[in-house]
This record gives sequence, C-alpha cells and structure tokens, in this order.
Amino acid sequence: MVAVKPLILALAAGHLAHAQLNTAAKAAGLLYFGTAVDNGDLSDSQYLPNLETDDFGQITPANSMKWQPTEPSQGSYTFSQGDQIASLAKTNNDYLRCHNLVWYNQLPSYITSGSWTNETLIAALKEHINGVVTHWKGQCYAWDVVNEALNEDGTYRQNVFYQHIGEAYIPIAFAAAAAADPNAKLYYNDYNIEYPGAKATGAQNIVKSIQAAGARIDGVGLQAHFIVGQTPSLASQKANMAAFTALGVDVAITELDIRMTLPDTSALQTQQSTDYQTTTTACVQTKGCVGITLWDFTDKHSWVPGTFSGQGDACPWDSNYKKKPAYYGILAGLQSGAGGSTTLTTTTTSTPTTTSSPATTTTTGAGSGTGAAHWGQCGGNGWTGPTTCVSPYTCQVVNPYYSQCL
Ligand code: 9MR
Repeated sequence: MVAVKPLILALAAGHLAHAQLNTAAKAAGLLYFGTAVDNGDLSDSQYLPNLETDDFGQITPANSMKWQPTEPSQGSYTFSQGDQIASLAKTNNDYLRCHNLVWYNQLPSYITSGSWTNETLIAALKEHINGVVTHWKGQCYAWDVVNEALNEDGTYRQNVFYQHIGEAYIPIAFAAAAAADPNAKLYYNDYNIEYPGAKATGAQNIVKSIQAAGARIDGVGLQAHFIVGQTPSLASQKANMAAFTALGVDVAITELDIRMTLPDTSALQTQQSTDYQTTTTACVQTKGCVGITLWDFTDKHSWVPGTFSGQGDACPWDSNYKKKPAYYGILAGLQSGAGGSTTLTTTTTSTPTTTSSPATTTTTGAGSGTGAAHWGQCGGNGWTGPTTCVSPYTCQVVNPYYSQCL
C-alpha cells in the first residue's frame, strides 16, 4: 500500500496539471484550437460546460452561416441562427471562423433551379456575399469564401456557379468578400487536399488564379476529415502545407475528425490518438499554420454516423463527454515544438479582445539539461520521443497514452 500511494498521487497531480488544448496551442505559436458548433448542440445541457473551457479558443458555425439558412429566398436574409454562434464567440472571447459563402451544397432552390445568365448569377453571387459578410463584418477572424470547388482529380467541380460563370466565379467571390470586410481573412476550403496530389495541386492553382486576378486570398483550409489508420504521414502533411504557404497564404486545419468503422476497440482508439497527434504536429511544425478546428468535439454531435453508415467515434471526446486517447494525442502534438511563428500578414479588428498578438513561445525554453521541456510529452503507448525531462521536471504518467514533464 505504502509503495502504491505516491503513484496514485502522481497520477492525480498529472491529471490536474496538464495544459488544455487552446492553452497548449497558443504556447506552441498557433492562434487557436477550436471546434465547429451547431445550433442544435446548444440545447444539450452538457455541451456548453465542455465547450467553455481552455480547450477551445475558436468556434465555427457548422451550418448556420451557409447560403440556405442565411438567404433562403432571394434578397431576404435570416441571421438569427448565425448570430447565436457569433455572440457565443464574442461572450467567450473566441475567434470566429465564418463558414461558408459559396458552396454547391446547402443552396436554396432559387439558386439551383433558377434560370440564370452569366450576368444575373454574378449579381446574385455578389449580392449574397455582400449581404452576409456585411452583417458579420468585424466579427469573423476568417471567412471560408469558397468551399469544395474541386473534383478529386483537381478539375473544377460542376455546379451552378461554374456552369454559368466559369472559373471566374471564384476570384469574383473573393473580391466581393474583401470589399465587404477588409479585415476578415479570406480562405479557400476543401477536403482531400491535406496531402500532395492532383486535388492539392488544383487548390494551389485556385490560389494562384485568385492572386492573378488581383483579388485577395489569405489562407487555405485543409478540412482533414480522416479515417483511422489511413491518415497522411507527418512528412506528407508538412510538405503539403509548405506548398501552400510558399504561395504566400496561411493554412489552417478547419474540420478535423478521424472516423473509424465501428465497433470501437482500444486498438482503434490508440491508432486514432496517433493519427490526431500527427496532424496536430504537422500544423505546429509549419510556419503559417494558424490553428486547428475539430468538426465538433464530441461523438454525441458528430456528423459522421449520419453520413457514413457503420462508421463513427471520430471525435476526441466520446458521447458521454469523456476524453478519449485522441485528446491526449492532440495535446502531445501541440507540445511537439513549433517550427516557427505564424505568419500574420494583416492586422484584424476581429481578434478577440483578450487575445493579444499570437504567442511565439515554445515549450522548449524552460528548464535545463536534456529531455523533454516543461509540459512536454515524455512517454505513453507508442511514444518514441524523449522519456526524460529537463531539470527540475519529472516525467509523470497522465494516462496509458500520455506521460508529461511536470
Ligand atoms: O456538419 C455539417 C452537417 O450538419 C450538414 O448536414 C452537412 C451538409 O452537407 O454539412 C456539414 O458540414 C460540412 C461542411 O460544411 C463542409 N465540409 C464537410 C462538412 C461535413 O459534411
């Protein structure tokens, strides 16, 4: 008994002491760690107490700023649902990523079934962007201006905008958004562009075409809807991010979740933790990767089971709001050491008031000697990094997946 007691105390101390995700993200030089929030989530009494913690410093409305909910009939706007998420961000001093202005999905039928000409659809597109961006002007850290415009082979996806306007609909949309809110960061956002390939090259070509048209693009959102055991390697994700930032734009992980084929097993959870750690590490180690957003944080409200039959458990918190190994994988990734500070090309009025300019501190400065830094990871299932800590910190077991220098 006597021998066991100190271990229990150490475990308890480790649990209480570990940094939370947004705190760790800022310490690593990112602007934020965040999550999507859908309006329906807020009626779950357990949701807000888990959201309003130091795990999150940024939110994205999962649905309520899209075209259908904001302009359901032409020229007639409904902002109340989006306002609910925007005011939640304001209350909590969270960054707000606004999502999205132009997408082939969740469009009202007057757009998809209208008889448009090139001119009338350009006018409707500009009018929608101006109406929505103006309403939330000054509140959005970033806007996903155009979402999912590409096929898997990197060619343009057929949609109503492409059909009537051609490739030009994209720079037109970015120019309209820039005119309506000069301080919001303007993003192109897509999935399967998190690793090098035809689709990522297509997204880079979109960045170049917007720039060539003289319009502003500030960033590319890498959605990162991944599958356990099939996520791109660290080297691949870092090389891919670098190919985007080389064009003079930021990147962000915008919709991270990592689904599995059910039933869940501890082996799948361990692999999922590793996979979350890999993507988080890639962002932390990339100069110009500004932040990471989960596409909801709890399995209870994930979009995955409703879309992929037989799959789920994609989030770092389970359906009972219990942290899974994935949570500690993210934390380890956030503490993996920054490769450089974030790029901040323009100042913005939408930065939360309590958040100063991005931290550029890393966890490597504290302590002396060899080993992991204060707060750094020093052990856990599958961990191949340092197992000792710089003086005066000691390596303490937080859980089977994560030991930390405390
Ligand atoms: O999470 C959103 C879900 O509630 C909607 O039913 C769905 C409609 O297609 O959109 C989901 O969010 C998507 C996001 O807007 C764009 N990238 C893919 C996301 C998951 O489908």
